[in-house]
Amino acid sequence: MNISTSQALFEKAQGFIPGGVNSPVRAFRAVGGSPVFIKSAKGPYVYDEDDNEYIELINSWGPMILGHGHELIQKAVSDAIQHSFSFGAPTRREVEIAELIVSMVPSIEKVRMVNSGTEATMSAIRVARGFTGRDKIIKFEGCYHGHGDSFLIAAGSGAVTFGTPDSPGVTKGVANDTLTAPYNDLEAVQKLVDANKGAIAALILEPVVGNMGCVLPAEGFLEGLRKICDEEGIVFIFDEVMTGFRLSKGGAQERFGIKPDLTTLGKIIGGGMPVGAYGGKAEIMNWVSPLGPVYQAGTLSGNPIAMAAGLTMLNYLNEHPEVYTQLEVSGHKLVNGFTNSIKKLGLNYTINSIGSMYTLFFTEQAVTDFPSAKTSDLPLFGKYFHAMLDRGIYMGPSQFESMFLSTALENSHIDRIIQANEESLKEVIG
Ligand code: HOZ
Repeated sequence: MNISTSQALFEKAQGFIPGGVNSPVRAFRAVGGSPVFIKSAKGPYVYDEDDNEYIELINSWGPMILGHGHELIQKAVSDAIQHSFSFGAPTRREVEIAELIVSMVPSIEKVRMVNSGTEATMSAIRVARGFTGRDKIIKFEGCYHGHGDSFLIAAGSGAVTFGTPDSPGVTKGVANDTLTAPYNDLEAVQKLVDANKGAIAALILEPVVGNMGCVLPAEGFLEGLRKICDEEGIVFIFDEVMTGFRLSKGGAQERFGIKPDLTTLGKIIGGGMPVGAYGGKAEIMNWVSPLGPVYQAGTLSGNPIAMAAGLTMLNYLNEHPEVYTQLEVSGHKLVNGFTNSIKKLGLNYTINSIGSMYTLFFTEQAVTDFPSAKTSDLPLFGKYFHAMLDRGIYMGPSQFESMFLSTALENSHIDRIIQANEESLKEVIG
């Protein structure tokens, strides 16, 4: 495959951008080789600068749940730009999207729009701290909540991919206020809570993890956490940046029937534009400025173009429940196909999946937490990644990421992915 234009761009980029990319995982360092530079995308396909076509399994890390360039969202954006790009003042669509989010996400009574998932998580813990008057938070090893200081402790996604789960630059004071527990380990959480009585403001987790690869909550885990938080007056936060509007129209909380106190959102909520949000119980959200004393602001928050894209996306999802049926069917078909190939080849690798999220882990162990995710054969994953890319399948370039399906994938695309997977596995295991 000719990727010479991408290679030239990457080489040039190294001179001006740290590592040549604006977000680390994109540099392909975990899988080797040179990243492909994307020029355009439509429906289930992305095209690189050398005009190679790939079937999409990243979908911008989640937002493009309807595939690329959906006509309704394109129209909403092009209509909105006729009226300028930013006002720094309230607009009608901000009210409409807030009302819609409250109606779709079971636990959200009030919501504040921001510009990214990172802003959402940073703001959510600040509110939790203001509300409780406490400093410490609990997060889980391998969960990733964006690049806010408090979260770069035992962090997943790019942080673990590049061997820096604890980032330099985070002060000891901040790090001391972040307690970590193994995912799916209720006992460990209870011990942390007992050892820090009255000091924990918030417990934050990905209710289904996407950032150490796809990892599901064990039976009773979310319920157990809810109970601990209730008993100890801890603000329970679901980071639904990945799962929100994806695992159902009300996210993981609707799917699992558990209501957190606060929820953070991103990705799909902007229809591909940079949007995040945090919301939850009114009694907590009423602490946010200007109603309450917890300060959080943003010139571009609620940006009119981004709101037009997000509102159109959410309205569509709200009015088309068949989206979720289709994603479930596609997810099952793909995972069944992968499972059959794995068995046929005499392998015993682990596939974790739920709805339209999945990860094939190159390990024979069940993957239920960060240590088990790390038993994966990373060099083998790198070879597999390139074998898939060579066959026109565009995946996340790290073992520690989830893939995201879109409704633009038809049966024929899924068949092609299954076939590419089988051929790629054959190629890499020799
Ligand atoms: N941290 C993101 C995935 N979990 C990657 C974002 C990107 O590179 O765009």
